[in-house]
Order: sequence, then structure tokens, then C-alpha cells
Amino acid sequence: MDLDYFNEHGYFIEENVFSTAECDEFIEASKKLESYVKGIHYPQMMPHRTDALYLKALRKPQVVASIAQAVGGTPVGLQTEFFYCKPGTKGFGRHQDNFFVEAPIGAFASAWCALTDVAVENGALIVWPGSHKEGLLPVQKATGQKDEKQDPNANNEETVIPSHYKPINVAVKKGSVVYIHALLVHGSNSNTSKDKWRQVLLNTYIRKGEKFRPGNYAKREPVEL
Ligand SMILES: O=C(O)CCC(=O)C(=O)O
Repeated sequence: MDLDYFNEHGYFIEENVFSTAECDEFIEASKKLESYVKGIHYPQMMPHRTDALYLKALRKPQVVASIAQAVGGTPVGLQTEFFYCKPGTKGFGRHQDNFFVEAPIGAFASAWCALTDVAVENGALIVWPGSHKEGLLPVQKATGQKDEKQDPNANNEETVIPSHYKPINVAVKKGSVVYIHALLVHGSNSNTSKDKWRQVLLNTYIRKGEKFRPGNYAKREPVEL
């Protein structure tokens, strides 16, 4: 992790963190999770609680080392979430993770792990570089339809961003990890592809011992790494 880049832009991409075999294994295992079995394909919250494979992913040494840099100390895991993002899934509205997590500034970061190639058409992340320096920004009620294939909190509110911040799409290769600062404004494109699912494993972390909001839906609990 290039910490200077992360601190300047609010995100950082590492390629080839997970091998093709690991990505494929995570995708295969996701077919046994409740959301897939039900046939709805909403993002499955906390798969590490039911399958040790995802716990191992949360503990991936390279990711933990980068997160330790990002949060400036020893991290614990807080959340895993498996995104299927099948064709037709609506994008995640623009938000700051700390709107949900309420961690002390600098103590929380996410690792968004691409398990397949991700381009704009199948749901690439959208980031507003530098926006993490604004602190927690106001939100407005989101308009538009909800999507049962998306996280129920994905499109309730959207962050109001000062207009000088410009969004960019973040296309990444399978096995890449995008590290996201707790205050970076980000969201994702809808999956408008015909047949390209966009499987992503989102792992989040906090510096050990710091306060956070467990959340009614996520029910976050610290996990030793
Ligand atoms: O993968 C996505 O669509 C966005 C997920 C995200 O930004 C989040 O859960 O904080």
C-alpha cells in the first residue's frame, strides 16, 4: 500500500492480491449462501460467520498489512459482505462508509476485493478522489426505485458533495483490492451488462479497541485477525 497515495486520494488499488483460484473458490462457495440459495442474490451479509473460507479471506495477510497502514495500528475485522451484483442490479448510492459505521476519524477502512474483472458496464466503483478530507458530509434522501438484489441500505440516502469533486470510475482486474478510506465518497455503477456478474467480497476493518456502530442490519462485531 502506498500510504501517501491513500491519504491524498482516499483510496488505493493493489492488483493480484487474490489468485484466480482463490477468486473462483470464493465465487463457488457463494452459491451455498442463503441469498443465492433463495435465488434473490442480494448482497450476503457476514458470510465469514457461516463459511471459514471467508474468515480466511478477512485474515489475508497482504490485506491485513495494508489495512494496518491505512488505520495506523493493529486492525480487527468488522464486516464481510458478498456482492453478487448479477446483471440488472442497481448500483450502490454514493456514500461515506463512516455514515454507517461512526468510527473515529482514521480508524476504519475497507478492502473491496474484486473476484472478477470489473468494468463500468458490470458495476465498477465510482469514487470522488480527495472527498475524504471533507469530514462527514450531509446526506439527502435518495429518490428512485429500490432493488431487492441490492443491499437494503444502498439507496436510502446519498451524500451531498461539494461540486469541485469529480467522480471517476474504478475499473479493476480480478484479484485486485481497492482500499477505501472511511470518509471517501463512493458508490457503484448499475450492472447493465447482459451476462457479467460482478462478484465482490467487501471486508471492513477498524483499529483494535476503537468504538463503532454495530448497525441494525449489519450487526458488526470485531473479529481477531
Ligand atoms: O460494491 C458495491 O456496489 C459498493 C459497495 C460499497 O460501497 C459499500 O458497501 O460500502
